Amino acid sequence: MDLQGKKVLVFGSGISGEAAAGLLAERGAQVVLYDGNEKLDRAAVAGRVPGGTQIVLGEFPEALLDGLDLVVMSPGVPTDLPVVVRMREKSIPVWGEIELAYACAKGDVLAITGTNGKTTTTTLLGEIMRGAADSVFVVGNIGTPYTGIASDTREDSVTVAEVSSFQLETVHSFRPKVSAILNITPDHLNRHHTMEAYIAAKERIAENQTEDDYCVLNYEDEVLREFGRDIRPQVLYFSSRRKLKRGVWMDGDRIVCGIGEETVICTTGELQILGVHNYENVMAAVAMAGAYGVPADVIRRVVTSFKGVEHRIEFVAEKNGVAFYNDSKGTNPDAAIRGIRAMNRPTVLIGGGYDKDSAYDEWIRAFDGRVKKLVLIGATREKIAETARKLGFTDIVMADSFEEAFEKCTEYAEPGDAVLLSPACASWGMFKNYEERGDKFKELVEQL
Ligand code: UMA
Repeated sequence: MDLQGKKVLVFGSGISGEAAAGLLAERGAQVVLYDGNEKLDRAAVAGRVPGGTQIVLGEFPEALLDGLDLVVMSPGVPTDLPVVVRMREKSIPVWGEIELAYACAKGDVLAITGTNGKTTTTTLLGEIMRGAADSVFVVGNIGTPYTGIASDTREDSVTVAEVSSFQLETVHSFRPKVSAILNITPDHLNRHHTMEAYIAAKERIAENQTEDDYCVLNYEDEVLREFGRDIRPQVLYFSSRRKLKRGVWMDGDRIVCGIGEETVICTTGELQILGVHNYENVMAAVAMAGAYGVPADVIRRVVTSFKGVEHRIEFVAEKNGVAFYNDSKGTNPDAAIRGIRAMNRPTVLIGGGYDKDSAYDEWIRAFDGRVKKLVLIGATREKIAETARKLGFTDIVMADSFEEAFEKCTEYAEPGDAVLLSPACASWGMFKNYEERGDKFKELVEQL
């Protein structure tokens, strides 16, 4: 669509909406930026978008629908709002912010979706591509709106995009050269209402792909295994459990790429990120890069030096034979279970923090012999200690500050052990956010 002179409504003035407004204005459109939150600081919003953008806040004025050529949706805005339904009834095209960016951008797109692991896989693939191409962008749900860089892309650019189910609901021509769906488990059901609708949104990542394109899928996910049987793009499966005819799989501790000639990329011991879920993320990135033609030696070099996403089971350093891991993003018991399950050494664990009324039983059960000492901090420390004792885990020490907790860890950890910060609680009360907590941990490790 030629946007010159078109009247376009951007729905939602978060980072996506503001970037979309910028791109539209640059392409000559007349932009109306609408946000349902009447309490937004109008002047601050105006300062972040091009001059000439009309800003409308609060209740949606029906008259705004008159004469619109296009609506661009922010991902967080539900597509079944009555006003959006009325837009469709009036035959006004409703595009997602991703669709707008795709329509304006150049080069190839490598896109990743899935319930878990998207950010890690996107970050890793972005790094692999930086080792193989000159012009690489990493965008999308990861936190950098695609519309913000669309005009910087060139014919030879590679854009690695993390796309959420929210973003996929409003694509029309979006066609990644290589797509991936990592896994699908229940999430965001308040928005999609049913599991079927959630799955359908994720599967739209492949709807415009052709026989020239690739779709990477997790063979061990039954929904995805089925999905791969009947789609247009070439399917490459990855599996953590079995050897496949083609794709990427684990053979013991070896990650094998079987796209073309069979090549061992690395062993899991050579990786710096831990846990089967991370091996799956690595396999997905390997399959996507392999499908795109990146040489195995480039893939190998990047995956073995990749330290993971900051604050997520992030390997910090090994000091005096002790490996230090920062999983400050383990802000709830569920996330912290992934952290502790990823440990393959006896572990001294820092837990506790702000009280979100969570139950800690499942987390303590997941220790499963891995935790040699639990060092507790924060408002939840007594509650966690009580739960642990009830479940028969008694190797517990209390600390009054984060620094003291860290010091205790270094006392208890012996060569061959790991120290893990994966608190199962938010950081509030002791830190501004989990990032600050993770940074403090890393600073203390560096000082050793
Ligand atoms: N708004 C309305 N009406 C509504 C709902 C929202 O006007 O009915 C307005 C809000 O008042 C607010 C604006 O819309 O001002 C927010 O828009 P947004 O929620 O789309 O947020 P953005 O800041 O544009 O961020 C979005 C993604 N947010 C969501 O999907 C909820 C970010 O993903 C993404 O990083 C960013 O675009 C760049 O692409 C965040 C996320 O939580 C991290 N994603 C979910 C997840 O990962 O689980 C899907």
